Amino acid sequence: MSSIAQSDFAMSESRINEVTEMFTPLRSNITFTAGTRIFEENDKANDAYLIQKGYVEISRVTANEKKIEYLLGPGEIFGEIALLDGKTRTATAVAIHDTTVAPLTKQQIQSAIEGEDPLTQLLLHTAIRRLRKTLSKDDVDPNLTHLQTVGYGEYFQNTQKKAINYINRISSIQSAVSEQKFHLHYQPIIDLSTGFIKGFEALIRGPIDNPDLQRPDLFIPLAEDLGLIIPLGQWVLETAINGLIQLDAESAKLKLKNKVFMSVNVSAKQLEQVDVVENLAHTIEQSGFSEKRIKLEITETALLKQPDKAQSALNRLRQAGASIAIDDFGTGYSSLNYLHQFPLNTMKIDRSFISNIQTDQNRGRIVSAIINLAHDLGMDVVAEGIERKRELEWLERQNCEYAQGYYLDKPKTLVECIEMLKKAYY
Ligand code: G
Ligand code: G
Ligand code: MN
Repeated sequence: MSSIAQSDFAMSESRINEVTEMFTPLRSNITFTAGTRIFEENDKANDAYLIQKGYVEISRVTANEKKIEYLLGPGEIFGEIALLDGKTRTATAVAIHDTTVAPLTKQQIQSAIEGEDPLTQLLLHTAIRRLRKTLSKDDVDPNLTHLQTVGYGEYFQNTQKKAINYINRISSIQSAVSEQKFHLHYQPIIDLSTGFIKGFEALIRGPIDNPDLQRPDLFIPLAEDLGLIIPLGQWVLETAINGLIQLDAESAKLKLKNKVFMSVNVSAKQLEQVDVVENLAHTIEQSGFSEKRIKLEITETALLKQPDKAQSALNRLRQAGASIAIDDFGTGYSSLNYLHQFPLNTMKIDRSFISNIQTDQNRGRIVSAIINLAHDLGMDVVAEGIERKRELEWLERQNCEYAQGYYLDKPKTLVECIEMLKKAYY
Protein backbone atom coordinates (compact mmCIF):
# COMPACT_ATOMS: atom_id res chain seq x y z
CA MET A 1 0.00 0.00 0.00
CA SER A 2 1.26 3.41 -0.87
CA SER A 3 1.52 5.95 1.88
CA ILE A 4 0.79 8.88 -0.43
CA ALA A 5 -2.93 8.92 0.24
CA GLN A 6 -2.36 9.03 3.95
CA SER A 7 0.12 11.89 3.90
CA ASP A 8 -1.96 13.85 1.41
CA PHE A 9 -5.03 13.73 3.53
CA ALA A 10 -3.55 13.70 7.02
CA MET A 11 -5.07 16.32 9.30
CA SER A 12 -3.26 17.81 12.25
CA GLU A 13 -4.48 16.72 15.65
CA SER A 14 -5.72 20.19 16.49
CA ARG A 15 -7.65 20.36 13.23
CA ILE A 16 -9.26 16.99 14.00
CA ASN A 17 -10.30 18.32 17.42
CA GLU A 18 -11.67 21.46 15.84
CA VAL A 19 -13.67 19.50 13.28
CA THR A 20 -14.95 17.04 15.89
CA GLU A 21 -16.06 19.94 18.05
CA MET A 22 -17.87 21.55 15.13
CA PHE A 23 -19.85 18.41 14.50
CA THR A 24 -20.56 17.54 18.11
CA PRO A 25 -23.46 19.74 19.14
CA LEU A 26 -23.65 18.43 22.69
CA ARG A 27 -21.14 16.35 24.60
CA SER A 28 -22.63 13.43 26.47
CA ASN A 29 -23.97 13.99 29.95
CA ILE A 30 -21.71 13.57 32.98
CA THR A 31 -22.85 12.17 36.29
CA PHE A 32 -21.10 13.28 39.50
CA THR A 33 -21.69 11.26 42.66
CA ALA A 34 -22.77 13.14 45.78
CA GLY A 35 -19.83 15.03 47.31
CA THR A 36 -17.79 15.40 44.07
CA ARG A 37 -16.10 18.78 43.62
CA ILE A 38 -16.95 19.66 40.01
CA PHE A 39 -14.57 22.61 39.94
CA GLU A 40 -12.87 24.93 42.38
CA GLU A 41 -12.54 28.67 42.72
CA ASN A 42 -9.62 29.94 40.56
CA ASP A 43 -9.55 26.83 38.35
CA LYS A 44 -9.21 27.31 34.62
CA ALA A 45 -12.55 26.96 32.84
CA ASN A 46 -13.35 24.58 29.99
CA ASP A 47 -17.08 24.01 30.19
CA ALA A 48 -20.27 25.36 31.68
CA TYR A 49 -22.97 22.93 32.79
CA LEU A 50 -26.72 22.59 32.53
CA ILE A 51 -28.14 20.54 35.41
CA GLN A 52 -30.38 17.71 34.27
CA LYS A 53 -30.89 15.98 37.57
CA GLY A 54 -29.62 16.52 41.15
CA TYR A 55 -28.29 19.56 43.02
CA VAL A 56 -25.09 21.59 43.04
CA GLU A 57 -23.81 23.86 45.75
CA ILE A 58 -21.92 26.99 44.69
CA SER A 59 -19.64 28.46 47.34
CA ARG A 60 -16.85 31.01 47.72
CA VAL A 61 -14.18 31.53 50.30
CA THR A 62 -13.85 35.05 51.74
CA ALA A 63 -11.61 35.86 54.70
CA ASN A 64 -10.85 32.16 55.10
CA GLU A 65 -14.50 31.41 55.48
CA LYS A 66 -16.64 29.36 53.10
CA LYS A 67 -19.86 31.04 52.14
CA ILE A 68 -22.60 29.18 50.26
CA GLU A 69 -23.92 31.37 47.48
CA TYR A 70 -26.50 29.19 45.78
CA LEU A 71 -28.08 25.80 45.71
CA LEU A 72 -28.86 25.01 42.09
CA GLY A 73 -31.24 22.38 40.72
CA PRO A 74 -32.45 20.96 37.40
CA GLY A 75 -32.63 23.48 34.54
CA GLU A 76 -30.02 25.83 36.00
CA ILE A 77 -26.68 26.66 34.43
CA PHE A 78 -23.42 27.09 36.30
CA GLY A 79 -19.82 27.71 35.30
CA GLU A 80 -20.88 30.26 32.67
CA ILE A 81 -19.02 33.31 33.98
CA ALA A 82 -15.47 32.04 33.48
CA LEU A 83 -16.47 30.49 30.20
CA LEU A 84 -17.84 33.77 28.90
CA ASP A 85 -15.04 36.07 30.00
CA GLY A 86 -12.19 33.57 29.64
CA LYS A 87 -10.94 34.09 33.20
CA THR A 88 -10.79 31.66 36.13
CA ARG A 89 -13.66 30.24 38.19
CA THR A 90 -15.27 32.68 40.60
CA ALA A 91 -16.61 29.92 42.85
CA THR A 92 -16.46 26.25 43.78
CA ALA A 93 -19.14 23.82 42.58
CA VAL A 94 -19.91 20.62 44.51
CA ALA A 95 -22.52 17.96 43.68
CA ILE A 96 -24.60 17.42 46.77
CA HIS A 97 -26.75 14.63 45.40
CA ASP A 98 -25.85 12.31 42.57
CA THR A 99 -26.04 14.90 39.81
CA THR A 100 -26.24 14.65 36.03
CA VAL A 101 -25.16 17.61 33.94
CA ALA A 102 -24.96 18.40 30.22
CA PRO A 103 -21.60 20.08 29.50
CA LEU A 104 -21.75 23.21 27.33
CA THR A 105 -18.54 24.03 25.48
CA LYS A 106 -17.12 27.50 25.07
CA GLN A 107 -17.71 27.23 21.34
CA GLN A 108 -21.39 26.36 21.81
CA ILE A 109 -21.97 29.25 24.13
CA GLN A 110 -20.06 31.66 21.92
CA SER A 111 -21.95 30.68 18.82
CA ALA A 112 -25.24 30.99 20.70
CA ILE A 113 -24.29 34.54 21.72
CA GLU A 114 -22.95 35.50 18.32
CA GLY A 115 -26.30 34.48 16.80
CA GLU A 116 -27.95 37.29 18.76
CA ASP A 117 -28.19 40.91 17.65
CA PRO A 118 -25.30 43.21 18.66
CA LEU A 119 -27.30 44.94 21.40
CA THR A 120 -28.18 41.66 23.13
CA GLN A 121 -24.53 40.66 22.88
CA LEU A 122 -23.43 43.88 24.53
CA LEU A 123 -26.01 43.50 27.31
CA LEU A 124 -24.83 39.98 28.01
CA HIS A 125 -21.12 40.78 28.04
CA THR A 126 -21.79 43.84 30.18
CA ALA A 127 -23.77 41.77 32.69
CA ILE A 128 -20.96 39.22 32.89
CA ARG A 129 -18.35 41.94 33.36
CA ARG A 130 -20.31 43.65 36.12
CA LEU A 131 -20.85 40.31 37.82
CA ARG A 132 -17.16 39.45 37.59
CA LYS A 133 -16.29 42.80 39.13
CA THR A 134 -18.82 42.34 41.96
CA LEU A 135 -17.35 38.93 42.69
CA SER A 136 -13.75 40.12 42.45
CA LYS A 137 -11.83 40.19 45.70
CA ASP A 138 -9.40 42.83 44.44
CA ASP A 139 -10.22 46.36 45.48
CA VAL A 140 -10.52 48.76 42.60
CA ASP A 141 -7.46 50.99 42.46
CA PRO A 142 -8.81 54.38 43.67
CA ASN A 143 -6.36 56.16 41.37
CA LEU A 144 -7.93 54.69 38.23
CA THR A 145 -9.91 57.19 36.24
CA HIS A 146 -13.29 56.17 34.92
CA LEU A 147 -11.97 55.93 31.41
CA GLN A 148 -9.28 53.49 32.44
CA THR A 149 -11.66 51.26 34.37
CA VAL A 150 -13.85 50.79 31.32
CA GLY A 151 -10.94 50.04 29.00
CA TYR A 152 -11.90 46.42 28.55
CA GLY A 153 -9.81 44.69 25.88
CA GLU A 154 -10.29 44.40 22.17
CA TYR A 155 -13.10 41.83 22.08
CA PHE A 156 -15.37 43.88 24.30
CA GLN A 157 -14.53 47.08 22.47
CA ASN A 158 -15.56 45.40 19.23
CA THR A 159 -18.82 44.33 20.83
CA GLN A 160 -19.39 47.94 21.88
CA LYS A 161 -18.64 49.28 18.40
CA LYS A 162 -20.99 46.79 16.79
CA ALA A 163 -23.78 47.69 19.22
CA ILE A 164 -23.37 51.43 18.60
CA ASN A 165 -23.39 50.84 14.87
CA TYR A 166 -26.49 48.63 15.19
CA ILE A 167 -28.38 51.26 17.20
CA ASN A 168 -27.51 53.89 14.60
CA ARG A 169 -28.71 51.65 11.79
CA ILE A 170 -31.96 50.99 13.65
CA SER A 171 -32.66 54.65 14.18
CA SER A 172 -31.83 55.48 10.55
CA ILE A 173 -34.22 52.90 9.17
CA GLN A 174 -36.94 53.74 11.68
CA SER A 175 -36.93 57.38 10.66
CA ALA A 176 -36.69 56.52 6.97
CA VAL A 177 -39.80 54.31 7.29
CA SER A 178 -41.81 56.75 9.37
CA GLU A 179 -40.90 59.67 7.10
CA GLN A 180 -41.51 57.54 3.97
CA LYS A 181 -38.18 58.50 2.45
CA PHE A 182 -38.18 55.59 0.03
CA HIS A 183 -39.00 55.50 -3.62
CA LEU A 184 -39.31 52.80 -6.23
CA HIS A 185 -37.38 52.14 -9.38
CA TYR A 186 -38.75 49.87 -12.07
CA GLN A 187 -36.83 47.42 -14.23
CA PRO A 188 -38.39 46.26 -17.51
CA ILE A 189 -39.04 42.59 -18.16
CA ILE A 190 -38.93 41.78 -21.86
CA ASP A 191 -40.97 39.26 -23.83
CA LEU A 192 -38.30 37.32 -25.72
CA SER A 193 -40.61 36.34 -28.57
CA THR A 194 -41.60 39.92 -29.48
CA GLY A 195 -38.93 42.13 -27.90
CA PHE A 196 -41.68 44.18 -26.23
CA ILE A 197 -41.80 45.19 -22.61
CA LYS A 198 -44.08 42.71 -20.86
CA GLY A 199 -43.83 44.05 -17.33
CA PHE A 200 -41.71 45.79 -14.70
CA GLU A 201 -40.17 44.76 -11.39
CA ALA A 202 -40.54 47.38 -8.65
CA LEU A 203 -37.30 47.74 -6.68
CA ILE A 204 -37.07 49.79 -3.52
CA ARG A 205 -34.41 52.49 -3.14
CA GLY A 206 -33.14 54.68 -0.24
CA PRO A 207 -32.13 57.35 0.60
CA ILE A 208 -31.22 56.38 4.12
CA ASP A 209 -28.84 58.72 5.94
CA ASN A 210 -26.51 55.87 6.90
CA PRO A 211 -23.59 54.68 4.78
CA ASP A 212 -24.17 51.08 5.92
CA LEU A 213 -27.73 51.02 4.61
CA GLN A 214 -27.40 52.30 1.08
CA ARG A 215 -28.65 49.22 -0.74
CA PRO A 216 -31.86 47.22 -0.27
CA ASP A 217 -29.91 44.03 0.35
CA LEU A 218 -28.51 45.87 3.40
CA PHE A 219 -31.64 47.59 4.73
CA ILE A 220 -34.32 45.01 3.88
CA PRO A 221 -32.89 42.34 6.25
CA LEU A 222 -32.75 44.93 9.06
CA ALA A 223 -36.31 46.05 8.30
CA GLU A 224 -37.30 42.38 8.48
CA ASP A 225 -35.62 41.89 11.87
CA LEU A 226 -37.37 44.95 13.28
CA GLY A 227 -40.81 44.15 11.87
CA LEU A 228 -40.61 47.35 9.78
CA ILE A 229 -40.91 45.31 6.61
CA ILE A 230 -44.65 45.09 7.31
CA PRO A 231 -45.45 48.81 6.81
CA LEU A 232 -42.65 49.13 4.26
CA GLY A 233 -43.89 46.17 2.21
CA GLN A 234 -47.44 47.54 2.27
CA TRP A 235 -46.12 50.92 1.07
CA VAL A 236 -44.16 49.19 -1.74
CA LEU A 237 -47.27 47.36 -2.95
CA GLU A 238 -49.44 50.51 -2.90
CA THR A 239 -46.76 52.61 -4.62
CA ALA A 240 -46.14 49.95 -7.28
CA ILE A 241 -49.90 49.77 -7.96
CA ASN A 242 -49.95 53.55 -8.41
CA GLY A 243 -47.05 53.15 -10.81
CA LEU A 244 -49.00 50.54 -12.75
CA ILE A 245 -52.03 52.85 -12.96
CA GLN A 246 -49.84 55.57 -14.49
CA LEU A 247 -48.21 53.14 -16.91
CA ASP A 248 -51.68 52.00 -17.99
CA ALA A 249 -52.80 55.58 -18.55
CA GLU A 250 -49.77 56.14 -20.75
CA SER A 251 -50.33 52.89 -22.65
CA ALA A 252 -53.92 53.97 -23.32
CA LYS A 253 -52.71 57.29 -24.76
CA LEU A 254 -50.28 55.39 -26.97
CA LYS A 255 -53.01 52.93 -27.91
CA LEU A 256 -50.81 50.01 -26.93
CA LYS A 257 -52.71 46.75 -27.01
CA ASN A 258 -50.70 44.86 -24.46
CA LYS A 259 -50.89 45.90 -20.86
CA VAL A 260 -47.81 45.46 -18.71
CA PHE A 261 -47.67 43.59 -15.40
CA MET A 262 -46.05 44.85 -12.21
CA SER A 263 -43.79 42.56 -10.14
CA VAL A 264 -43.46 43.35 -6.44
CA ASN A 265 -41.00 41.71 -4.06
CA VAL A 266 -42.57 40.31 -0.93
CA SER A 267 -40.58 39.21 2.11
CA ALA A 268 -41.17 35.96 4.00
CA LYS A 269 -42.03 38.02 7.08
CA GLN A 270 -45.02 39.54 5.28
CA LEU A 271 -46.50 36.09 4.75
CA GLU A 272 -46.24 35.00 8.37
CA GLN A 273 -49.21 36.90 9.82
CA VAL A 274 -52.72 36.37 8.56
CA ASP A 275 -53.75 40.04 9.02
CA VAL A 276 -50.72 41.28 7.06
CA VAL A 277 -51.52 38.93 4.18
CA GLU A 278 -55.14 40.10 4.42
CA ASN A 279 -54.05 43.75 4.02
CA LEU A 280 -51.96 42.88 0.97
CA ALA A 281 -54.82 40.88 -0.53
CA HIS A 282 -57.26 43.69 0.18
CA THR A 283 -54.99 46.26 -1.49
CA ILE A 284 -54.79 44.07 -4.58
CA GLU A 285 -58.57 43.58 -4.65
CA GLN A 286 -59.18 47.30 -4.19
CA SER A 287 -56.85 48.13 -7.07
CA GLY A 288 -59.18 46.31 -9.43
CA PHE A 289 -56.24 44.78 -11.27
CA SER A 290 -57.30 41.29 -12.14
CA GLU A 291 -55.96 39.06 -14.88
CA LYS A 292 -52.82 38.65 -12.88
CA ARG A 293 -51.49 42.12 -13.62
CA ILE A 294 -49.82 42.16 -10.21
CA LYS A 295 -47.12 39.58 -9.68
CA LEU A 296 -45.69 38.94 -6.22
CA GLU A 297 -42.09 37.71 -6.09
CA ILE A 298 -41.17 35.45 -3.22
CA THR A 299 -37.86 33.65 -2.67
CA GLU A 300 -37.81 29.90 -2.30
CA THR A 301 -36.17 30.15 1.12
CA ALA A 302 -39.14 32.23 2.25
CA LEU A 303 -41.57 29.51 1.16
CA LEU A 304 -39.70 26.73 2.88
CA LYS A 305 -39.40 28.34 6.30
CA GLN A 306 -43.04 27.74 7.19
CA PRO A 307 -44.47 25.90 4.19
CA ASP A 308 -48.03 25.55 5.52
CA LYS A 309 -48.39 29.23 6.33
CA ALA A 310 -46.77 30.19 3.04
CA GLN A 311 -49.17 27.99 1.14
CA SER A 312 -52.32 29.48 2.65
CA ALA A 313 -50.91 33.01 2.24
CA LEU A 314 -50.19 32.37 -1.44
CA ASN A 315 -53.63 30.89 -1.97
CA ARG A 316 -55.22 34.00 -0.47
CA LEU A 317 -53.09 36.32 -2.64
CA ARG A 318 -53.91 34.33 -5.76
CA GLN A 319 -57.58 34.54 -4.87
CA ALA A 320 -57.16 38.34 -4.65
CA GLY A 321 -56.00 38.32 -8.27
CA ALA A 322 -52.21 38.33 -7.96
CA SER A 323 -49.93 35.89 -9.66
CA ILE A 324 -46.95 34.42 -7.82
CA ALA A 325 -43.33 34.24 -8.97
CA ILE A 326 -40.61 32.28 -7.28
CA ASP A 327 -37.62 34.64 -7.08
CA ASP A 328 -33.87 33.90 -7.27
CA PHE A 329 -34.61 30.29 -8.20
CA GLY A 330 -31.65 27.97 -7.74
CA THR A 331 -29.88 29.89 -4.99
CA GLY A 332 -31.85 28.74 -1.95
CA TYR A 333 -32.41 25.24 -0.71
CA SER A 334 -33.93 24.23 -4.00
CA SER A 335 -36.10 21.46 -2.70
CA LEU A 336 -37.78 20.27 -5.86
CA ASN A 337 -40.42 18.66 -3.75
CA TYR A 338 -42.15 21.92 -2.86
CA LEU A 339 -42.39 23.27 -6.39
CA HIS A 340 -45.62 21.53 -7.28
CA GLN A 341 -47.15 22.08 -3.84
CA PHE A 342 -47.29 25.88 -4.03
CA PRO A 343 -49.59 27.79 -6.38
CA LEU A 344 -46.80 29.28 -8.53
CA ASN A 345 -47.18 30.99 -11.92
CA THR A 346 -43.67 32.12 -12.75
CA MET A 347 -40.13 31.00 -12.14
CA LYS A 348 -37.36 33.60 -12.04
CA ILE A 349 -34.02 31.95 -12.68
CA ASP A 350 -31.34 33.60 -10.58
CA ARG A 351 -28.78 35.74 -12.36
CA SER A 352 -25.89 33.59 -11.14
CA PHE A 353 -27.00 30.91 -13.64
CA ILE A 354 -27.16 33.33 -16.54
CA SER A 355 -23.74 34.93 -16.49
CA ASN A 356 -21.54 33.44 -19.24
CA ILE A 357 -24.18 30.88 -19.99
CA GLN A 358 -23.07 30.53 -23.56
CA THR A 359 -19.47 29.60 -22.85
CA ASP A 360 -20.26 27.23 -19.99
CA GLN A 361 -21.99 24.16 -21.45
CA ASN A 362 -22.97 22.64 -18.15
CA ARG A 363 -24.53 25.82 -16.93
CA GLY A 364 -26.49 25.97 -20.15
CA ARG A 365 -27.74 22.42 -19.63
CA ILE A 366 -28.86 23.27 -16.11
CA VAL A 367 -30.77 26.33 -17.26
CA SER A 368 -32.40 24.38 -20.10
CA ALA A 369 -33.47 21.74 -17.62
CA ILE A 370 -34.86 24.35 -15.23
CA ILE A 371 -36.84 25.95 -18.05
CA ASN A 372 -38.30 22.57 -19.04
CA LEU A 373 -39.09 21.73 -15.45
CA ALA A 374 -40.93 25.04 -14.97
CA HIS A 375 -42.92 24.49 -18.16
CA ASP A 376 -43.82 20.93 -17.16
CA LEU A 377 -45.18 22.34 -13.92
CA GLY A 378 -47.22 24.94 -15.80
CA MET A 379 -45.07 28.00 -15.02
CA ASP A 380 -43.58 30.58 -17.34
CA VAL A 381 -39.94 31.62 -16.94
CA VAL A 382 -38.08 34.91 -16.44
CA ALA A 383 -34.29 34.79 -16.81
CA GLU A 384 -32.72 37.40 -14.54
CA GLY A 385 -29.45 39.28 -14.83
CA ILE A 386 -28.87 39.42 -18.60
CA GLU A 387 -25.69 41.48 -18.90
CA ARG A 388 -24.41 40.52 -22.35
CA LYS A 389 -25.74 40.27 -25.86
CA ARG A 390 -24.63 36.66 -26.17
CA GLU A 391 -26.59 35.69 -23.04
CA LEU A 392 -29.70 37.20 -24.61
CA GLU A 393 -29.05 35.38 -27.88
CA TRP A 394 -28.64 32.09 -26.07
CA LEU A 395 -31.92 32.63 -24.19
CA GLU A 396 -33.74 33.49 -27.40
CA ARG A 397 -32.88 30.02 -28.68
CA GLN A 398 -34.40 28.44 -25.57
CA ASN A 399 -38.09 28.35 -24.83
CA CYS A 400 -37.68 30.95 -22.09
CA GLU A 401 -40.51 33.49 -22.20
CA TYR A 402 -39.07 36.57 -20.50
CA ALA A 403 -35.77 38.24 -19.69
CA GLN A 404 -34.58 40.98 -17.37
CA GLY A 405 -31.14 42.50 -16.86
CA TYR A 406 -28.76 45.41 -17.24
CA TYR A 407 -28.14 44.57 -20.90
CA LEU A 408 -31.83 45.23 -21.60
CA ASP A 409 -32.38 48.01 -19.07
CA LYS A 410 -31.34 49.05 -15.59
CA PRO A 411 -33.98 49.86 -12.98
CA LYS A 412 -35.30 53.37 -13.76
CA THR A 413 -37.70 55.99 -12.44
CA LEU A 414 -41.37 55.82 -13.38
CA VAL A 415 -40.98 58.86 -15.66
CA GLU A 416 -38.15 57.14 -17.52
CA CYS A 417 -40.23 53.95 -17.80
CA ILE A 418 -43.11 55.90 -19.32
CA GLU A 419 -40.69 57.30 -21.90
CA MET A 420 -39.54 53.75 -22.54
CA LEU A 421 -43.09 52.61 -23.30
CA LYS A 422 -43.16 55.13 -26.13
CA LYS A 423 -40.20 53.40 -27.76
CA ALA A 424 -41.82 50.18 -26.67
CA TYR A 425 -39.39 47.67 -28.05
CA TYR A 426 -35.76 46.73 -28.45
O1 G B 1 -31.88 46.13 -6.90
P1 G B 1 -31.64 45.46 -5.89
O2 G B 1 -30.37 45.89 -5.32
O3 G B 1 -32.73 46.41 -5.67
O4 G B 1 -32.35 44.54 -4.82
C1 G B 1 -31.62 43.82 -3.94
C2 G B 1 -32.49 42.85 -3.24
O5 G B 1 -33.51 43.54 -2.53
C3 G B 1 -33.16 41.89 -4.20
O6 G B 1 -33.04 40.59 -3.65
C4 G B 1 -34.59 42.34 -4.20
O7 G B 1 -35.45 41.22 -4.32
C5 G B 1 -34.75 42.99 -2.84
N1 G B 1 -35.78 44.02 -2.91
C6 G B 1 -35.81 45.10 -3.72
N2 G B 1 -36.94 45.80 -3.52
C7 G B 1 -37.64 45.15 -2.55
C8 G B 1 -38.88 45.35 -1.90
O8 G B 1 -39.62 46.29 -2.18
N3 G B 1 -39.26 44.46 -0.93
C9 G B 1 -38.49 43.39 -0.60
N4 G B 1 -38.92 42.56 0.37
N5 G B 1 -37.31 43.16 -1.18
C10 G B 1 -36.89 44.01 -2.15
O1 G C 1 -33.51 39.24 -5.84
P1 G C 1 -34.15 39.99 -6.97
O2 G C 1 -34.26 39.17 -8.18
O3 G C 1 -35.43 40.66 -6.62
O4 G C 1 -33.12 41.12 -7.27
C1 G C 1 -33.11 41.93 -8.34
C2 G C 1 -31.79 42.61 -8.17
O5 G C 1 -30.92 42.33 -9.25
C3 G C 1 -31.90 44.08 -8.08
O6 G C 1 -30.95 44.46 -7.15
C4 G C 1 -31.50 44.57 -9.45
O7 G C 1 -30.98 45.87 -9.37
C5 G C 1 -30.43 43.56 -9.77
N1 G C 1 -30.21 43.36 -11.20
C6 G C 1 -31.10 43.46 -12.20
N2 G C 1 -30.53 43.17 -13.39
C7 G C 1 -29.23 42.88 -13.14
C8 G C 1 -28.13 42.50 -13.95
O8 G C 1 -28.21 42.36 -15.16
N3 G C 1 -26.96 42.27 -13.31
C9 G C 1 -26.82 42.40 -11.97
N4 G C 1 -25.62 42.17 -11.43
N5 G C 1 -27.84 42.75 -11.17
C10 G C 1 -29.03 42.98 -11.75
MN1 MN D 1 -37.13 40.08 -7.37
